[in-house]
Amino acid sequence: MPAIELFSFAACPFAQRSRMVLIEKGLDFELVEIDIHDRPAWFRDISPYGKVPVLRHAGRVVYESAIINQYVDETFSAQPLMPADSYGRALARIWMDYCDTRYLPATHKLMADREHPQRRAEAQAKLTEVLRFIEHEGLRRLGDGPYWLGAAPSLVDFHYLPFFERFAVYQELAGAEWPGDCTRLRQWYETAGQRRSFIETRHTLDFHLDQQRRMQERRAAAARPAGN
Ligand SMILES: N[C@@H](CCC(=O)N[C@@H](CS)C(=O)NCC(=O)O)C(=O)O
Repeated sequence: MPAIELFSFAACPFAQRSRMVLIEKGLDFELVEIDIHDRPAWFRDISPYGKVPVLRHAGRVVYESAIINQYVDETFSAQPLMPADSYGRALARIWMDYCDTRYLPATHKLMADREHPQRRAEAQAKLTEVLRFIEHEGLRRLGDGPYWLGAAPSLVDFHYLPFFERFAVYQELAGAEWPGDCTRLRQWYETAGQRRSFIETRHTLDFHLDQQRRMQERRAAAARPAGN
C-alpha cells in the first residue's frame, strides 16, 4: 500500500483542494479516482460519509477536505501552509470557514434560483455582499497580498481556488456579477491561479458546463416516476 493515497473525483472541488495541497507540499501520493455516481462497494469501508476526498496515510483514514489539508500540513512540516502564530492560524480558519458557510451557500443559491427573476436578484445581492465582505474585511485588511494571508500561499488560498475557478460557470449559467470594487479579490485570483498545483488540477469552462448538464439530467431522471 502506498504511504499516501487520496481518494478523489476529478470534477470534485473539495477533492481538488486536497490534491493541490499534496502537490504544494511536494508529497508523493497515489490518486485513486472514484466515480461518485457509481461508487464501488469497498469505498464505503473507507469513506464514512461516502464522499470524496478521503486521505489514507500509513493505513489511517482522514476525511473532510479542510481537515485533510490541516492534517497534511501538520504531519509534513516542509513548505508550511499555515501561519506560525496561533492568531494567524485562527484568521486562516475564520476565512476557510467563511468559504464553507457564506461564500458557497451564496453561490449555490444563485445557481438554484437562476430561473426565477426576483429570487435570482436577491441571490445576486447576497453574493455581492459576500464578495465585498471578502474584499474589504478580508483581503484589504489582512495585508498587502498577493495571497489571501499575505506574501506566502496558505491553506486558505487552496480552500477557495476551486470555487473561484467555477465563478465562470455561475456567470455563464446564472449571470453572476463580480462587483467592480472587488479588485484585490481579482488580483488574488490572478496570482494564486498561477500556482502549478492549480494549473494541474483545474478544468476548462466547457468541462464544468458539461458537468452541470449531466447533473441536471441526473436530477431530472431522479424526479421522473419509475418506469417513465
Ligand atoms: N464537506 C466535504 C464535502 C465533500 C463532497 O461533498 N464531496 C462530493 C463530491 S464534490 C461527494 O463525494 N458527494 C457524494 C455524495 O454526497 O454522496 C469536504 O469538504 O470534503
